[in-house]
Amino acid sequence: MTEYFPEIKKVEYEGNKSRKTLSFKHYNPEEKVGNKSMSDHLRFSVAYWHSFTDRGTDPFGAATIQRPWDEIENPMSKAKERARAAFEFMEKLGLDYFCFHDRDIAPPGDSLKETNDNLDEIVSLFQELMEDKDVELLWGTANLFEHPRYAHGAATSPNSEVFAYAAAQVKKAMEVTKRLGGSNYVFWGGREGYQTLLNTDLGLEQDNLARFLTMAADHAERIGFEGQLLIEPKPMEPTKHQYDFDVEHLAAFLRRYGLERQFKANIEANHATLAGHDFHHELAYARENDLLGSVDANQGDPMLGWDTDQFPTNIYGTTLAMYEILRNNGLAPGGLNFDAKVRRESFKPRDLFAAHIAGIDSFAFGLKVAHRLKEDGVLEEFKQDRYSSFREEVGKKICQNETNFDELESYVIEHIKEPIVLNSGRQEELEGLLNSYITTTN
Ligand code: XUL
Ligand code: CO
Repeated sequence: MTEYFPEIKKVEYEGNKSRKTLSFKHYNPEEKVGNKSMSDHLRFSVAYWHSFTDRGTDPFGAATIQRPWDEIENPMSKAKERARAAFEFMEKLGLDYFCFHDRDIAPPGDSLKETNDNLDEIVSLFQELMEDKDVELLWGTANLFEHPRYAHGAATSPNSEVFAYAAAQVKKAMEVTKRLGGSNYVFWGGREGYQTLLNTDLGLEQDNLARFLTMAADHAERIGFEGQLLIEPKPMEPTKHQYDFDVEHLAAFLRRYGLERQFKANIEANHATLAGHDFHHELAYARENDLLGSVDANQGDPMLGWDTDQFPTNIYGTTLAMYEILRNNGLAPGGLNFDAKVRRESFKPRDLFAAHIAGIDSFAFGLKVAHRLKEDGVLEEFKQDRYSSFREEVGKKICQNETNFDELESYVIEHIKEPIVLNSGRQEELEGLLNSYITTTN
């Protein structure tokens, strides 16, 4: 059998004293953190599109990445070789999951029927490879943004035939996700948004998006798909204003259309920062609203205002992310999907391995720090104390919804002596404390 990455051996855990770049310093899959193994906590997934179909193009330049399968001319043969290489990659890294768009894995044909036949043939190969390499599907999705028919959007296109086509495409993508035992199905907004309100019926487009998602949820039920349905917020790019702007917009949208029980969020770090939030904010907001479903693990560059999809190497960020994930009792059936790509200058296969290793280790390290922080309870203890006035007297009545403005006015007149004594927020002390956890974890 062909070996696609012969220069790379199986990547092993060597501990944090090792200087061997292609080894794990922190990720030791079977090691227990609390009552779960690291691999059960982290549920790492590779993104098929970035790691196996992307070739390093950007608006200014051609492909810089040439993988062994790129030389094959016949599109179906190429898709099969790419799949075999992808599963060798996952096995060598010990990745448990992968994610894909329908069009990443199989080439389109001349009709929807032919396209679906191609997809089915490749999915059969995936079934064999998944079994052979012991890899599972974290989520599947449909690419509703690349083909020119989706120029004005898919579910929010002004053209009803495009809406219908998108529905047919999602129907099939959900069915193959089910066939592959996927744990989740993702809807990222693609081109669901607008470039200018001068030509856009905002109300109809939002209603149509909700109609589309309602039909998708109905279909999932009809075919017996038991995975989570996830919507991935993003504020802009490719459109000026995407409808699923951030988790807060998503929560409002779901409640407005009565979809809050059917959908959760797939939160991407770089989308959070594009929305002017940090990743920590989006995770915390989702957790508080019972919407934290899964994560697209990556990072942006603070100097660049677009979705650079870099591998997550900022351990401060991964620590805070893991803290929220632990507070959520984990992510399962979601996981941590590396929706990240190597820079176009990093075009060697070794770079693809090194990038994943750096991301995996950053999250494994973040998990260890976050676990200690949570076990010691230092932040939660501080918060308990900070809000303690809401557990007694007037605060208790406020929280139990047992008071009103009249009563609060009387309370102020009778009991409150000015100036009201406030406590310090102690932000810098807590930041120092967090740093001390990071610097003492190994
Ligand atoms: C786009 C993005 C997508 C989705 C899947 O910014 O993140 O890759 O994750 O369609
Ligand atoms: Co994503």
